[in-house]
Amino acid sequence: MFENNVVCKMLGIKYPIFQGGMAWIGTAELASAVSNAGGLGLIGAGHMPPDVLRAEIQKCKGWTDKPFGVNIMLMSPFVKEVMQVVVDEKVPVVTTGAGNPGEYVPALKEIGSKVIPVVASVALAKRLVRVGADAVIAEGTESGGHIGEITTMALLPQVVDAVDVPVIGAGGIGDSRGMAAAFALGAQAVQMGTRFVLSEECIAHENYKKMVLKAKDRSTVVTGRSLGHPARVLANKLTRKYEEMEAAQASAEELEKLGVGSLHRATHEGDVDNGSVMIGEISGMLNDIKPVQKIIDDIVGGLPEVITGVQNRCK
Ligand code: TUI
Repeated sequence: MFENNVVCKMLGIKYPIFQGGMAWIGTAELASAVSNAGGLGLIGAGHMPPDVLRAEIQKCKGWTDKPFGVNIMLMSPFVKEVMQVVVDEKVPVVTTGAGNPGEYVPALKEIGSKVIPVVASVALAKRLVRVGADAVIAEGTESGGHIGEITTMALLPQVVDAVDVPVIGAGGIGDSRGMAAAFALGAQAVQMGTRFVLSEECIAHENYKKMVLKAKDRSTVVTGRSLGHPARVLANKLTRKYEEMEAAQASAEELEKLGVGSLHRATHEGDVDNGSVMIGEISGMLNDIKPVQKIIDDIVGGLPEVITGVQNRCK
């Protein structure tokens, strides 16, 4: 399977499955496990200082001889420095999120990295392909963390129609059905974050994983719309406080303050009441923690049955 898949050929990977970047929990442990299992693991740089990212990249190089990537969060205060680190370390694949990476594309291409930005609109996809993006990840609003406004179902085929590079579908994909659906919409690969949070190799605190396991279809909410950077998280004490303050017309500064350090509080300290439990809408469907290799093997192994089911229902 996937011998002719253009994304597999472009990146030298076995399966067209990317792991979402994920600040704080997209560590070398998870990234190397996904790459070793045949997918594309990604270190989520998030707000990492450059020296911490360099150490993570070196760990990942030690733990896998397969291609892996770094996801750079463009709202990071260290964005210029971390870009320099991925250039110095010659990281083979760079994905970006939460902004327009246009100015960095030439330097990354110069060292031979594949540049694959996350986009949440057709306009940005077209602009980035014009400046040299090798592929784009069309990420729907079903995703966890920082999100755009359009669903995967609507965004993905519109991006596929608009650009002449491979498109990776993301947002709301967590099993073989989701992967087949993304391929039906024209994707050449998929990216999953939430599914890999519920893996044995993900270092997220057990309280975080337990809360994700308990999530139902309507358990997530979106905060931060009024600040211009919406993020999908599980509803908890923090989001209720946030909503109260928003209703009381708190200043942007006060709202921002509530978010500072909140992701680390949930992922590492295990405070899932007062921390940000970023996760996608697909969490309602997931009810097990598995090794990364099994997650990937189950999804790939389940594809033929899904595809046959589709064919049968179209007869
Ligand atoms: O980046 C993500 N998801 C993330 S980043 C993150 S870390 C964070 N921590 C605190 C506050 C905010 C973020 C958590 N989750 N996904 C990729 C993504 N990019 N989703 C949506 C976008 C996006 C949105 C608008 C990309 C570009 C864009 O347009 C920018 C422009 O200039 O047109």
